[in-house]
Amino acid sequence: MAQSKQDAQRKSKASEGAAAKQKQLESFSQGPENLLTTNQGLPVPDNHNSLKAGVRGPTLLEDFILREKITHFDHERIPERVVHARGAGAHGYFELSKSMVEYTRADFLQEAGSRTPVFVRFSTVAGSRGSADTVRDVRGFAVKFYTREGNYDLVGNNIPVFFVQDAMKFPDLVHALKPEPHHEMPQAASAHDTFWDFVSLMPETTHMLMWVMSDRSIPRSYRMMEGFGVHTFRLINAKGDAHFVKFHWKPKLGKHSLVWDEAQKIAGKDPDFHRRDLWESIAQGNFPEWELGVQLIPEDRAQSLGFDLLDPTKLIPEELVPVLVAGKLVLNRNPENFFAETEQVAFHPGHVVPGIDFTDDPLLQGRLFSYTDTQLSRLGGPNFHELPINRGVCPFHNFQRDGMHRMLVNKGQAAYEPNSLATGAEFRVDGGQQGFQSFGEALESPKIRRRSPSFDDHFSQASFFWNSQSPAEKDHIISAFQFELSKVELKAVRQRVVDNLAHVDAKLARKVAEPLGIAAPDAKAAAGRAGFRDARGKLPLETSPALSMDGSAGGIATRRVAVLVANGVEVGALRAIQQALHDAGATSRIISDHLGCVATSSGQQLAVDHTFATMPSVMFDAVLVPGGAANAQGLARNGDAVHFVLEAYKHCKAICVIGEGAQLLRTVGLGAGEAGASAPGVVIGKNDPPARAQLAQDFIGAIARHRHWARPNIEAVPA
Ligand code: HDE
Repeated sequence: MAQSKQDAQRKSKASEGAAAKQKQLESFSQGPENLLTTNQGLPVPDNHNSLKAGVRGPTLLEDFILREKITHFDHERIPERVVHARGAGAHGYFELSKSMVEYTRADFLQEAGSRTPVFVRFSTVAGSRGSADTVRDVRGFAVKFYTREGNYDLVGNNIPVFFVQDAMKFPDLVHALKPEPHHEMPQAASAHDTFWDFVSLMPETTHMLMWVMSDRSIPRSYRMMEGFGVHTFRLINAKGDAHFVKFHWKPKLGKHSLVWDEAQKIAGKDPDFHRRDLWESIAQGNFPEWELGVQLIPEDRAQSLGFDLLDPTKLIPEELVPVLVAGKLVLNRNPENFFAETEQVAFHPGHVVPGIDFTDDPLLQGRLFSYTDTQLSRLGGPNFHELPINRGVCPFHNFQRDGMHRMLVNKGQAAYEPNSLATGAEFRVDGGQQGFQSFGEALESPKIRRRSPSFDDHFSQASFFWNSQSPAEKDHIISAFQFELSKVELKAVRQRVVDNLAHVDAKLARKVAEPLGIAAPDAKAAAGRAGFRDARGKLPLETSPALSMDGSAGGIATRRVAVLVANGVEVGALRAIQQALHDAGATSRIISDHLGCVATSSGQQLAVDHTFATMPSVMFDAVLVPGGAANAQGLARNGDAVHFVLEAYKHCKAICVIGEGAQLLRTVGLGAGEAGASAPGVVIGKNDPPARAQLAQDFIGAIARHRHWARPNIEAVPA
């Protein structure tokens, strides 16, 4: 067969695979209809009036139509997830680019080019369902692969390590993090006494705290964050050989974050910022993409890593064990119904397929119990696997029966195994090589309720992370600790945290402590406290560039540029730059003090997309101020426009001013001769046609850098 024909066949087979879930979901879908019935199918004659004894009389209990409607309404809510309650989901596919046959027998990882349907849910951890998206928090990154051998769930986070080492401490951690029990405050925030009290007494949290205080916990977008499986898992090939594996998701658009002031403002201006971004990108055909990467460690190399692979507070530096790219994840379809899909999807790290197995990581082991258990109360019984979003795309059959909301109508007399009645032939499942085979790990230890001494290294990787950050990232970490601890009322708690930090880095601890009204960090005091361990391991590396986000590439695709206009705007250069931005995949929006149009300098009309009031600078990645003398004067007279530019400057975003637009910079104190004019990421250009192409390129280059941290005078900027 000709190669191209083979390729075409493979592609169509691949997309058939990816469409399997969509086809299944469609069979459960219902579109709008111009017909109203009760749930029993009875046509409803009047949906505005209840049945009464006379038009002004009391409502009759007999009104079963009213009762059915109200009863259903009364029970529309289900318990929110105890953690990760706030989330957003999307459908897509996983396409394998490199066969993993050498390492695993998992069917969906065998044939390069094969596609598997997926549903992905991103989430915050601490907040309730209605909380804001941009709070400082870990993000969940949960992927359900609907494979031909059953569902495989990779239920990870955007941070590669975790707070605690043993499942026994998870409820305590979450109780400490959640709003305090006496007054249920604060919502979706770790900046309060109970969280810091707990973590200060649990030094094993230190590595994770470094990540959570870094910009990783305020991502610019779900599309621009990494994902990690966190625990070490096992891949097992057809011969039964095992490799330890760490899973990674690498975003195509690079890894980027907000700044803290911006994140807080967005939480008020648009609490749906991340879910809106995900939804709109998919709706516009800008499909988010990640590479799936694996770090593979032969079982016999595990001992030589210098730390325990079973300890979920540790990562394997990519420079030590490279990340092998296995395929890509593409999200290309928004859910039809948030509740049916995103709210009812039930992930579970215990949903594995043959060829993927667990390790004895004591945090993972606890998770293997928790997820099904939590669904029982959240989804109301043991049949949640029958909900459309949770169904596998392969057949399933067993002798589990009945229970709340059972949908299957199991036929036949035999609901047990072995049997000879179901099909007439004896049916027995009794060992053998078929089906999922657990890895035959040798276990010979006595039962013991204790932490392994190999988990005692609580600080070396926290220091490693710190050392791997750029100067700007280090500043952000210091500020985040200062912010959080300034909100902690108990001085002793603040003190314990900085004492612990002294074991990460002396300067970090000193800097954090400076504005907190406490004594200088005391490493010795920390070492004297219960629970303190410091069996400091040594990595053969000083730093890992992969742990820094500074300078992460990704281009400007899907970036949003605000164009500030008033009457008299000069649109020649503006149009050229808008076109260049569009060609590079970015979008631009015209912002003014009113909707409708503004008059251009040549007397034409320019349509306005948004007002300053509804779309402030924190909604954008960059700002463009076009030319036109009247435009510049008009903007300079408008406090919102002035604030827009100042805030974008303070948040280190790219700013481009054209011609007279530069006057606005002067008005806000960033003009020629002042620091802002030559600040990194501030692009100043002329109106004339020959300069336009270069101006556009300079601006695009500035946006692609994402943020320009080295700006002078940031602290003095009033925004
Ligand atoms: Fe979870 N976790 N978790 N977790 N987790 C839940 O399951 C739990 C942990 C993660 O979008 C719950 O269905 C325990 C680590 C994500 O639906 C619950 C422990 C990691 C999601 C639960 C952990 C995660 C959850 C709440 C410690 C990163 C959201 C609702 C032993 C690898 C999935 C639910 C979604 C959700 C328990 C620790 C990730 C209560 C007991 C480590 C992404 O079962």
